[in-house]
This record gives sequence, structure tokens and C-alpha cells, in this order.
Amino acid sequence: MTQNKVLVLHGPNLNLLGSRQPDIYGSETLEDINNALYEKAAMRGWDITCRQSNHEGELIDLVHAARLDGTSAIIINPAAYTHTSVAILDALNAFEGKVIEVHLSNVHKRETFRHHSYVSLRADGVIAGLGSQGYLAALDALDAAANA
Ligand code: CA2
Repeated sequence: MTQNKVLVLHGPNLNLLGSRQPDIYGSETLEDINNALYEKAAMRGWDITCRQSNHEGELIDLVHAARLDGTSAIIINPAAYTHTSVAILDALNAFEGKVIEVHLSNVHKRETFRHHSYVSLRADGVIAGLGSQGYLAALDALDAAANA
């Protein structure tokens, strides 16, 4: 495993960020969020890759690839698959590095179907409700753990 190699996975519909529902998800686009992550990662010496997919199987394939390419951590916002996908949970269970689950909104303040997360059964940490700052906080936490 390569120290300090992180994969950021964004799930379905997150490509629409910035265009709709800014009251819930903020006004930044996914590109804004990724650019901030690339900038922070560069400052901290992390090798970062950010990917978004609307397809469950593609997200699973990306987790599988991360098992084999030396990725040391995954930051994942599984979006709606958070609440439905045993398959993504199983893929993450086969990944040996750290997993941090991020949600832009505070899912616990919302509909009850958003209160349960399959991914949380695997995640080492969960961040919800901090908007795009949640992704940066996740990277900070990984960096602090790597340098502890
Ligand atoms: O709060 C989050 O980050 C969520 O993972 C976002 C998901 C939602 O299903 C989860 O319960 C919580 C939805 C992402 C949809 O993003 C959109 C952004 C702009 C316009 C429409 C959808």
C-alpha cells in the first residue's frame, strides 16, 4: 500500500451540485469541491484522485481498483447508495485501507430513510452536515493519522 494515496468517490447525482437544491447541498459545483481537494492534497503531499459515477457497479469497480493500485484511503460520498447498497459495503469491506464517509447535508436531520447507512458499517469515520468542508476535514483527518 502506498502511504498518502487517496481516492475520493462521489456517488449518483453529485455531478449536479451547484445547479439545484443549494439550500441543502450548497452552491459549489463538484469541480469546485474537487479543486479544493486537489489543492489541499498538493500542499500536504497526498496523491489524490477524484471520481464521480451515477452507476453502482462503476463505483464498486473503482473500489476494487483501489485495492490493487496502492490506495491507502478512500473518502466516499455514496449519495443515495448510502442507504441502499450492500454491494458498495461489500466492496469497501474488501478494501484494506481507511474509509471515511462524507455527506454534504446532515442526513440525520432529514427523512428517516436517510438515517441508515450501509457504508457506515465499514467507515472508520463519518462526517455529515459540514457541506463541502466535510471532504477537506476528511483529508485533514487522514493526514493527521498518517503523521501521528
Ligand atoms: O448529503 C449528502 O451528501 C447526500 O449523500 C447526498 C445525496 C442524498 O441521497 C443522501 O441522502 C445525502 C443526494 C445527492 C444529490 O445531489 C444533488 C445535487 C444537486 C441537485 C440534485 C441532486
